[in-house]
Amino acid sequence: MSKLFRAVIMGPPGSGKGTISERIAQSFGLTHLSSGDFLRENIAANTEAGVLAKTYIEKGLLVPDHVMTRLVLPRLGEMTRYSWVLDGFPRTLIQAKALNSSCDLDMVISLNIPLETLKERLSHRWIHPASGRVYNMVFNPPRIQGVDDVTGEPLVQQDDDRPEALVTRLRHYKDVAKPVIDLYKSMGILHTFSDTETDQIWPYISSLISNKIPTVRPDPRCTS
Ligand code: G5P
Repeated sequence: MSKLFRAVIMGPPGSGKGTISERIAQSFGLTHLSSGDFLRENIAANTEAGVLAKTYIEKGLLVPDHVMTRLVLPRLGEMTRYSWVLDGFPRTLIQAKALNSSCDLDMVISLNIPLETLKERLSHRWIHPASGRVYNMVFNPPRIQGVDDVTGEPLVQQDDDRPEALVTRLRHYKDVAKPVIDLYKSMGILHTFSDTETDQIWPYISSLISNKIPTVRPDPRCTS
């Protein structure tokens, strides 16, 4: 039986965490887990955590650590037999320590993307709320303007991609990410990638993962 593989992707809003995680999931058969998706599921289902989280997300703020750890760690606990790539968690040192005490990570990928690039990207991002499918009107546009490719339903811009929430999110990221990055550096599992384009970064990430996990077991639940 091949060894399981666990990776975390860190990066500021719009850095391409979701896009790269999806490519990793498809190329290597890992399950893509996203803290943002967990939150959006809870918001859509009107759970207690979702109602609370919405008030923070709308303001461009991080959701409190105790809410996030209670939301994410049990989901990881259900994945003990699967390899995964976790996108968006941990964001803070408290979350990173909680994650360390619940599982062993093989790799942390940190995306270091210039601020102007991030602003430009997020102002063009639209999503299909029901599925979480993400489009970028320049990089990855839908076939028909403003409409989801699969369902034909309208696309919307998320509240936290609006300019006022965006600037706050970008500013917060730097402050809280630094101790997390330092921790993973000290553990010897941090790999940082810098560029303005996901397509430029992707071949390096792909070859790094190929070298670490030549034989990851495909995840039968990963259908895409
Ligand atoms: P999320 O959902 O984790 P963010 O804000 O961290 O959201 P986001 O915005 O989803 O991250 P991303 O995943 O890093 O960005 O990037 P992406 O979605 O792949 O790409 C962004 C856009 O750029 C897309 O439209 C994509 O098509 C395009 N793109 C990608 N690559 C390129 C390229 O090379 N060129 C171009 N032109 N475009 C490209 O979290 C949402 C909120 O939930 C809370 C926070 O409030 C957060 O703000 N939250 C947490 N709070 C506390 N702790 C946690 N652990 C939390 N996790 C989530």
